[in-house]
Amino acid sequence: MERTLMIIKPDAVQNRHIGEIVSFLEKEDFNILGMRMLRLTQGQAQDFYAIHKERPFYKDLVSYMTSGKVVVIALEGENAVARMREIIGATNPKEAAEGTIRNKFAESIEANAVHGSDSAENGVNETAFYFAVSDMNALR
Ligand code: FUP
Repeated sequence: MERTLMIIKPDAVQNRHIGEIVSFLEKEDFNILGMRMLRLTQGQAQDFYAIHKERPFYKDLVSYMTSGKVVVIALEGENAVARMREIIGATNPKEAAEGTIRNKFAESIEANAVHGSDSAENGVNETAFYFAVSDMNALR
C-alpha cells in the first residue's frame, strides 16, 4: 500500500477539468483519503517545491502555483505512486502519452494540469503536507 498526492493545478481548475480528473482516479480504483480546494500561499508553494529552489523555473513555478485555486487529493492504493504517474503522463505535455491527464488537459510544461508524487516517501510526506495523518488513517 502506498500513499500519493495529486494536486489539480490552477490551469485545470480554471478550465473546469476537476470532475474529469477525479473520474480518472475513480476508474483506476484509488482510495480517496482526502480532498479539498485551497489557494496556496507563497510560503506553501515555496516549501512544496523547495527541491527545485535552484532551478531556473522555480520563481515562475511558485508564482503560477499561487495564481489560482488548486484541489489537493490524498490517495492510497497498491503501487499507487507508479500507477498515478502513469495516468498523469510526462511533465512536458508534448511528451505525454495519448490518453494521459497531461496529454488531455495540460497547457504547457509549467501549467501542466496536475502534480503527482514521484516516490513512496514523497507520497507519505506530501499527503501529510495537506492532510492530518489521523484523518487519512480513519478513512482507509
Ligand atoms: P513532475 O514530477 O512531472 O511534476 O515534474 P518535476 O518534479 O520535474 O517538475 C515539477 C514542476 O516544475 C512541473 F510540474 C512543472 C515545473 N517545471 C517547469 O515549469 N519547467 C521545467 O522545465 C520543468 C518543470
